[in-house]
Amino acid sequence: TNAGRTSLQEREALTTSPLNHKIISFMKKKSSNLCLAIDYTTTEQILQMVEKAGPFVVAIKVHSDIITDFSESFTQQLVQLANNLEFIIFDDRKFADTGNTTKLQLTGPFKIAEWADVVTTHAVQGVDSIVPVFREFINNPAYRLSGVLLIAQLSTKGSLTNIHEYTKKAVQIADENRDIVSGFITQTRISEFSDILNWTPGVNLDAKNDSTGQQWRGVEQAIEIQQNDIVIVGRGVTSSKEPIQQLKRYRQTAWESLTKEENE
Ligand code: BMP
Repeated sequence: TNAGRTSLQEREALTTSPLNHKIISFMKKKSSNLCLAIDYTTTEQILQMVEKAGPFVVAIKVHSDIITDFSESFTQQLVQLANNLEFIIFDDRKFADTGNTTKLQLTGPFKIAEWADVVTTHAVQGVDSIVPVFREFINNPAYRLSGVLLIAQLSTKGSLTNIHEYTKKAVQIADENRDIVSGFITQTRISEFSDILNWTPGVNLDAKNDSTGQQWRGVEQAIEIQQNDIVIVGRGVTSSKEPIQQLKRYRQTAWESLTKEENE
């Protein structure tokens, strides 16, 4: 059950992150807590999917570094679609280096900070290599970047985030910097602060694993039992022959799970 879940209204009142305000307003307006992971490798395929999927999701997640014909025209079109269809642009870059290198990667050939609303970072490099760097970008209105998601737990089999106190330490970094860390990438709710949103990958309604370490579970497990907020779904939709039909199915299932208690 959803016992103890903080309602979206309460979250909205609690959060100091402008990004989370935007996300929560999209969630309520679109009745969706779904993020679509589009791991296609050409800009044409990606943009075609975004046009169709945009109205049903709160975020579109890409991996800028897998796109073979990445260009500034692509990001301009993506930003225009995000503004029109009201979704968050999420580049899943998973920064994990010194602060200086992260800075160079954010402004490098992909110019990530200019078009992404949110990016992921690992916690392994430590707080001083994460927080000051992202704060500088997020507080600068010249950049679109407005929040960061900290990887607290990975969905993969044998993930080292399960070792010792790793997740606990990651949570501490987030808890103390909630103006910029707007969420976690996690498998299960891990922070006592309910203004931090829990984004969870590893969701598939029809399969349990792939052949390269991914582990999937259903929406009920992810939302109702593990108390996450936003479902990240990839191949469950993008590898389907009827992706938009599947997208609507995930969206409805995930939203029902999230709002079950509020509606009872
Ligand atoms: P899929 O549902 O097709 O497995 O896609 C999941 C997406 O989420 C991928 O883009 C992957 O890079 C990302 N992801 C993940 O699967 N597990 C994690 O722990 C963190 C991720 O970012």
